[in-house]
Amino acid sequence: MSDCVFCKIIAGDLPSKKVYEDEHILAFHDIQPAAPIHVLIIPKKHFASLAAGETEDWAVVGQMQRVAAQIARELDVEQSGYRVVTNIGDNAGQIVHHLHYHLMAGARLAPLGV
Ligand code: IU
Repeated sequence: MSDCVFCKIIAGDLPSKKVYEDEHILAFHDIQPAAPIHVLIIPKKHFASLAAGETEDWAVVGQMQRVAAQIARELDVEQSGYRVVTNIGDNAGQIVHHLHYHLMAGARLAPLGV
């Protein structure tokens, strides 16, 4: 999508600090980290969120979770722990409407659900 910032990063029209790339997936450091380690994992195909995924997208979504685990291992946070989360829509605070998983680590994160 021409007005999507993540599509511009995928196209190389905007810079990013890449940590992983394959045919379908890109991962890069968040520009405004909310934790000492904050990586975004995105599909190269544009769709807004998990709510907009189509049948053919679920295999890549599964691979994104494998990639998250791989990155956590490579960044040496597997033992200390990490969070993988995706925001869907306004109430979740989604700002960029191109599916992304946040991988956050490197500090004790605020508990969810309290
Ligand atoms: P959200 O789940 O849509 O709220 O998160 C979007 C994230 O994308 C947020 O953490 C931003 O800091 C991050 N981001 C970025 O890394 N690079 C950008 O150019 C833009 C947003 I715009």
